[in-house]
Amino acid sequence: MKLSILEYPNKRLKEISKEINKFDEKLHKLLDAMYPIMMSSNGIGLAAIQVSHAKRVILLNIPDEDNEQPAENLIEMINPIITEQRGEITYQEGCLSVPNFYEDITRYENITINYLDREGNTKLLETDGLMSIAVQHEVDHLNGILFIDKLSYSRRKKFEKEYKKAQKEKKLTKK
Ligand code: Y12
Ligand code: CO
Repeated sequence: MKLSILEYPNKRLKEISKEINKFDEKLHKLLDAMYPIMMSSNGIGLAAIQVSHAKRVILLNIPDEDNEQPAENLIEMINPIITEQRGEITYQEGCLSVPNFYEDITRYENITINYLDREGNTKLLETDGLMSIAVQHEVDHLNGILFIDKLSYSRRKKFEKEYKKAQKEKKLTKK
């Protein structure tokens, strides 16, 4: 399966992803194809809609204390639901679908997530810090929300101007 990452302002990024109800080879092939594209793009999280599949599937591989991302730390979440949330944490976020832009975003510090693994087994995770931020960022993707949608009106306007300019320059250098 050949995948590529959609970039803002692609309208597909606004789609609401659909729940998974079959834990079959098709799902496994999607998961297996998402992992190398996330890792080769230096990502720590990826939602299926970012690779044009509107399914409630996310991958996470948070760097460890040595800043490494071994394959055994990969978490695949199917149909994730955040059931509890508290506290506040601000972190400078980035997204593979919004290249070269990073901004402080405030989210919940502690969350509990219910999800299914690739075989359809029920899982529960209580987490905080970077993992909590990443899960909230990726679950937002499943609902068609990008981190830039959380910017203030003036910051968003500034972003749109800068992003458009950068995209124009990118196009020119490709020619
Ligand atoms: C904290 C904040 C955000 C998330 C969501 C997942 N985000 C990512 O995985 C973003 C990765 C990313 C990687 C980039 O590539 C390099 O740094 C080489 C990147 O670079 C460019 O845009 C050129 C941007 C974003 C989880 C936790
Ligand atoms: Co993202």
